[in-house]
Amino acid sequence: KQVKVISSGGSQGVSMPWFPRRKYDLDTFADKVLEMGEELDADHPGALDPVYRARRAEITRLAKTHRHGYPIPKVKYTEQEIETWGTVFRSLKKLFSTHACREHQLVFPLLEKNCGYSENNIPQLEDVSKFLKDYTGFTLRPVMGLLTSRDFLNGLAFRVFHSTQYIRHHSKPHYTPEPDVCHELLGHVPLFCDPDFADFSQEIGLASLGASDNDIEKLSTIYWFTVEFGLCRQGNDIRAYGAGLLSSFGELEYSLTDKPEKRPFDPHKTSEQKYIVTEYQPIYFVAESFKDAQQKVRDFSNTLDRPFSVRYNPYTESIEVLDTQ
Ligand code: NLE
Ligand code: FE2
Repeated sequence: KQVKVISSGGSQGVSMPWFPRRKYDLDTFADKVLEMGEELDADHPGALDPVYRARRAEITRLAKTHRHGYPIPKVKYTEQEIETWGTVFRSLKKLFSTHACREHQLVFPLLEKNCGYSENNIPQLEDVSKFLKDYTGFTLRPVMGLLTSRDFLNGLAFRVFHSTQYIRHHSKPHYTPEPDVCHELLGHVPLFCDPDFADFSQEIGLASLGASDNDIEKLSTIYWFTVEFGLCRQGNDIRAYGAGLLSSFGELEYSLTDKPEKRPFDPHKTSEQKYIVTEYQPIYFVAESFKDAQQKVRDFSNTLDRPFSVRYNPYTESIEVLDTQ
């Protein structure tokens, strides 16, 4: 197949949906959040707590004004916030040795040593982002709350992971339906330290650039059942690598029991699976390895209807669009 670079940086020529071409284009997502950003959903445990709401607003303001190239502002967490983190940290740490995948276990002590991971301290996104950058080139960007699936996945194409900086409500430490700093730091970050996992995640991101709405739906379903709720085979065992599991004491334990159904990861089937976001998952998908999952997602992306393909240029931190017609 002949491959020709048809544009890099600009948007001249072929017509395609807008997508970020340069890392700093992600700045345009800073104030585009879905529900639970500034306004909390009525059934959120913190919705009726005015002190919690005010505190969230204070922290999310930092994300709103953050721009590419600047350090992520540090948050001085309150005693109550550190206590909530401590409860989550202690209970999860006990489960990691039997429930977390090998990659997570390998890097966790390094995060404790280098990034201030401990039960008495909530690590700062800036410190963690620097550490990640050295490891796999991934970086964190603070975000006010949920982005659209398109925007969120587009970020992964640049090895940028949008992270919340506020913490869950203290009344429900073991499960929350939305991301929070426990979820990002204990669930996602350790996995982004793994090169194969980093490549796998970027692969989903690249496939999402300029994709149709229908394909975005499929890719975000794949993201959901892998990066968020994935299980993987490890020798004779099954372990968790999905961040939504690794940050929830309740669901991590449940996921490896025989209550939920477990199916092999296959992007064609996985991408069609419906899911709920507010309760433990009834079905999980099991990957053979991150390399295998990446290859499968790459093959799957080639079947999506996009008249061009893309490549990330790490030197210029920009996307090159390739004509594959
Ligand atoms: N349920 C997860 C937790 O309690 O940490 C968060 C999931 C975010 C998608
Ligand atoms: Fe997440």
